Amino acid sequence: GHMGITLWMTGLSGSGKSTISVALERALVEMQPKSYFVYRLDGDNLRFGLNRDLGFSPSDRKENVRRVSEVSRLFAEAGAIVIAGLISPYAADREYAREVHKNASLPFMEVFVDAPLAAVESRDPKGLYKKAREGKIKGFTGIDAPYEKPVNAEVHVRTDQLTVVQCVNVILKKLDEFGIH
Ligand code: GGZ
Repeated sequence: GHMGITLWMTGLSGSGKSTISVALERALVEMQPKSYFVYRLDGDNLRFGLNRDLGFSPSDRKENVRRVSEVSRLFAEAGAIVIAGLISPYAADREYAREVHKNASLPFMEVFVDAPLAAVESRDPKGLYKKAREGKIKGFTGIDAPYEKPVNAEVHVRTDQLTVVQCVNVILKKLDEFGIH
């Protein structure tokens, strides 16, 4: 069968990782003439199961990314297009995810889901930024915990400037170069 690939979506809370991932998944599943086996991994959701023992310290985030890297690799080995959406704020952790795939000879695409802090903070769908500003959540990414912007991402989408459909199309165009079309 064909080889899978992992798309690693990184960005701030509220940047649009989940929204774009869901839309991208639908586009790939509904693709004509052939549908793809897509598997979506959402950092926030995995924290209820696989990663329920992890918090948001730098070492827990590192372990979070490590586990999701390995799960992504397994699904990609099984032929899936994996769409993994995690804040993954540390460049070294994202590099680890890339290495895991490289060592397994699997393609890997880092997607920077980028919106300025001011934009995500004004959206604040869950009120988490407000709580972080009030000191009710400590170590919140972008407020009092770092987000190291990707410098070598294969794809960079500005979600405050593009629509969801436009972002998905940018990613689909890049996937086309990997033979997925
Ligand atoms: C960042 C936090 C935090 C802190 C809770 N910092 O937008 P959300 O709410 O629904 O998704 C965010 C999610 C981040 O989980 P990840 O597994 O993607 O993070 S990481 O890759 O850094 O391990 C956010 C919520 O958890 N959340 N506390 N302190 N986001």
